[in-house]
Amino acid sequence: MDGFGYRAWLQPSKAQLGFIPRLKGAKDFAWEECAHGLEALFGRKPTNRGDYTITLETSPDPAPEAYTLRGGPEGLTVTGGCEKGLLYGVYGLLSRLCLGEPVETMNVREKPAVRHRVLNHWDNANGTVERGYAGASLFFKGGRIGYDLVRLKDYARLLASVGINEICVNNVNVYRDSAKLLTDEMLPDLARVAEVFRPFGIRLIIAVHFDSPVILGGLETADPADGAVARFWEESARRVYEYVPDLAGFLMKADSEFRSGPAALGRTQDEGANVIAKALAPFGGNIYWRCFIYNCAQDWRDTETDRPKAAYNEFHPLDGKFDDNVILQIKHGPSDFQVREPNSPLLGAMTQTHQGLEFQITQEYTGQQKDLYATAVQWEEILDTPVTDACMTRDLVGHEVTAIVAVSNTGADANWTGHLLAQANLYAFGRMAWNPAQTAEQLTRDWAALTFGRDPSLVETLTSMLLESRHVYEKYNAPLGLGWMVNISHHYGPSPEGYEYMKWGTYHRATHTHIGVDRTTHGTGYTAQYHNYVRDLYESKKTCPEKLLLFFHRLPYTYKLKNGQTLIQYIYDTHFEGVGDVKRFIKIWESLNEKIPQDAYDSVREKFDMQLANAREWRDVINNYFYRVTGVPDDKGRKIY
Ligand code: GCV
Repeated sequence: MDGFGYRAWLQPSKAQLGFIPRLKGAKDFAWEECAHGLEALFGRKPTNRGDYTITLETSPDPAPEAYTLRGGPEGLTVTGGCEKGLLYGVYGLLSRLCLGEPVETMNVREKPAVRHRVLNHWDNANGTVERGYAGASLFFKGGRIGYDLVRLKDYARLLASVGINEICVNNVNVYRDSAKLLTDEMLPDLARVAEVFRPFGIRLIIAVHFDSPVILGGLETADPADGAVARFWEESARRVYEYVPDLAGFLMKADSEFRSGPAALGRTQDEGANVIAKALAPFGGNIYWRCFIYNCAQDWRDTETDRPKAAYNEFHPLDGKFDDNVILQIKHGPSDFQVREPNSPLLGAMTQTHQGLEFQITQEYTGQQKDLYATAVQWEEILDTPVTDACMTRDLVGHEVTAIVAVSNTGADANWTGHLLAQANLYAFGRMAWNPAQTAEQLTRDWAALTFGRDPSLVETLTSMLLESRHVYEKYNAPLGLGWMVNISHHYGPSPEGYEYMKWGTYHRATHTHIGVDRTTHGTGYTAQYHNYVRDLYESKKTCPEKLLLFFHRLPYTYKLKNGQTLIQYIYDTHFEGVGDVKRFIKIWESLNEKIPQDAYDSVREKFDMQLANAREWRDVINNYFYRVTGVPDDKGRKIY
């Protein structure tokens, strides 16, 4: 494939290997990947005449995906807890070599923090990708499974190299065509996709339609309490596992955004999930059941209903009622992947239920792969958020949180992610899901070095720009956790009242004096869904993190922030600053011109032009809106249209 971006972080290394490799071990897939990697990354085909021996072996380990790398003067041994662990060990070794770690002193043990490290593709059977900003689907074409085999294999390698071990191939919004993934019509093709991913240790998931028993089974109802419905799911599971014996399971979006589900039939979410869980259990499959449930037909005049409360209200009372192979998939925030929102109060609130923490790599609300936005910075903040006085969100990982999931940002674009630098987000997701203790800074640094080479000033410059990018984007977006001031439907660019009079439960309720929703116990009561410690933190304006002030509180524009600035002036200042920061990013990128391959340089330079136009639009629309609403002038006298 052409173009620098195609190889992503598996670029040929600019560093020399420093030895001639000899490879020992069973000639299995890990061996092939090691040989392939040594040649592709360093131009060194292993040979029997080599002067440094890399031994590949497996040795049973309680954590089968774990691996060790033990180097010495004569050779290095990669030991995997099983074949999959060995493969991870090979990728671990190759990336360390690219990062310049001396092989003789390598002494590493790695094991993943969670069992399920999952990508969700929102790909439709017609080949489009919902919220996709990197071209067409990698899996579907014209209503059927359709792919480029070479590309798919390269994609599998990219994902496996950062530890991703499950992928859902189709959109959670399942339409009639992709519902057929449960049938003989599509399963033979799905089986072939599974064959591509299997050697890389990646199992497939399919998103299923709640009404499948009706749509595909010809039944009159999808009621989970109906015996015929249970039989339908059993038969479907049996059929699917005949074709794909190692399927990781099903994914379900039910009772959400006009999709059918158990609630619509007077049943509870556990009844809906368990009937499918029971069908999958004999085959070792899981059902990922999404918690993204809220009233999407709200009257904007209704101030009692508060969308962020919905998921907790629906699921928290059901803790302990889900079968063991149900994983509740919880979006990290209670709204919907906004640039700033608190963590979902469901996270850590259900001690008897497996939970999956859902992130979004695709930049739906965060710049759509036109604007630079390092998602890892946001994830780090999310993981560092307290659940109680003694527990952070990251402490849940590996306990209640048994899956880390993200909506993919990939597609058929030559560089996979549209914006070349958005590759950093896919890379960081895999590595962070493997080990949530790794910092955004380290991951970004590694990604920059693996992608562009180890020139220290290049790596430093790129890393600091990426780490700053989330905050820059936030500056010109909706202020202080307000969210939603975005153009409706496509979600790019500003529209301060775009969602204000809609049915989606997304209101800021600005008047000429105040803005925001009071979500404290004196208001909608949302804060009461948190553990007392966290509730108290958010309840008071004094202790609420300032970045979330307008998520939790209704405030006058004259409200003074900790630095003495008024709320309105903060809005003006940050929006002017955001545009200035993007201009600075452009200068920084231009300073790297000589060090970046031309096609890569040009493609990112183009994206920056789009980002600058977007930042200006946000600045002028948002500042103008607030000026018109409040009549308060900017105290620095800058131009507000
Ligand atoms: C797949 C948001 C997005 C939808 C998405 C939904 C979800 O509402 O805008 O495109 O649908 O989240 O996560 O299910």
